Amino acid sequence: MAKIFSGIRPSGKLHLGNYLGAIKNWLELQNDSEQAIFAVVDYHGITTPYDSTTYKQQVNDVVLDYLAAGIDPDKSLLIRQSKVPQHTELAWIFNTITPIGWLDRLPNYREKLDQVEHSSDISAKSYQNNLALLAYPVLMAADILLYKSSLVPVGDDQKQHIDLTNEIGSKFNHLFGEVFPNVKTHIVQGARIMSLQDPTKKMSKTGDDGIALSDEPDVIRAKIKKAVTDSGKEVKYDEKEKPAISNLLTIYHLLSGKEVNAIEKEYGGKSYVEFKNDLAEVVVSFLKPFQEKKKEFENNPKGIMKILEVSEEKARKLADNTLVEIKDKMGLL
Ligand code: AQP
Repeated sequence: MAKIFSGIRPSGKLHLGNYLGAIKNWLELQNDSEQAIFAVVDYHGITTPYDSTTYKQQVNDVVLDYLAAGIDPDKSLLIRQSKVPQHTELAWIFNTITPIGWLDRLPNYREKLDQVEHSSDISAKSYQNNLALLAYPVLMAADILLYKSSLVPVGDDQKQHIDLTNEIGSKFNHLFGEVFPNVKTHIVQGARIMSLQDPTKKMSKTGDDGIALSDEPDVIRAKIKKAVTDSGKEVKYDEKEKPAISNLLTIYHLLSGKEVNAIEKEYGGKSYVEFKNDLAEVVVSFLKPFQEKKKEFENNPKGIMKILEVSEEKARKLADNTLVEIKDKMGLL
């Protein structure tokens, strides 16, 4: 059985991509792991423009999303990254063995840099060329290796960051002695849900009008109605020729459990409009129980705080064990 770690930036409302690419897999894995830790990675969230006056609320909202989606505090630790300071301590240690050339080639870094540079938000200017934007994957390596995690369920956009985690871990092992395991990604279908406005880009919390897990039914219906479609009339899965419809079919399939070819058959001879109307209802009914559960959790802030504090205390202990081992090997004890 593996030790699992994963996290999401509280940079906006969680969307269907975050659920299908990440959280859905966490739910399966938490039942069958030696250790499962799921974090709201709030130190990662401050590497791009954010609003400090609402940030705490945003972090809490992601915690509620995790719980409403089914993260079970009896099986998993649910933590806020900044409450376990060993994450940043290990990141500093990793900074000392990570060449800049490993970081500035990463496509996610280039993308984020571009987003910040072209953002209409004036505060974005102060994020240009910030060290943390470049060093983000080093902190991510620390998040994972701090708990000696060996399996990371993420969407496929994160694969290169996991490769880098392994490069950093092996370099440490080589320089100072064996501490870190090899990390594997757990990537499944749905690992890349695309934007409803532009199927060449992934659905995102920022700069994209994706379907939030907390969207009201009418908002969901309106977003799906507005979603771009491809030329032609046929509801058919073809990533190359019909990227928009293929993305909608993937969402339909993953949320309803129906196979893609069965859905194609069902909509044979029917219009995109009919398909989209039904998809909207599939999404609305899939999210209904999640949204009801979230309301229950919202009414229990004390209980939520207790869950976080118990988890974070346990995480700090696990993290300390690893740091003692690392510091001993590095001559820092
Ligand atoms: N569109 C997506 N399809 C499948 N999986 C996705 N993930 C994100 N978008 C999709 C997965 O969700 C997890 C959390 O990602 P993150 O918030 O830490 O960073 P991100 O990938 O940058 O997510 P966003 O939504 O695009 O946020 P912003 O806009 O803030 O950058 C990861 O496992 C990711 O793979």
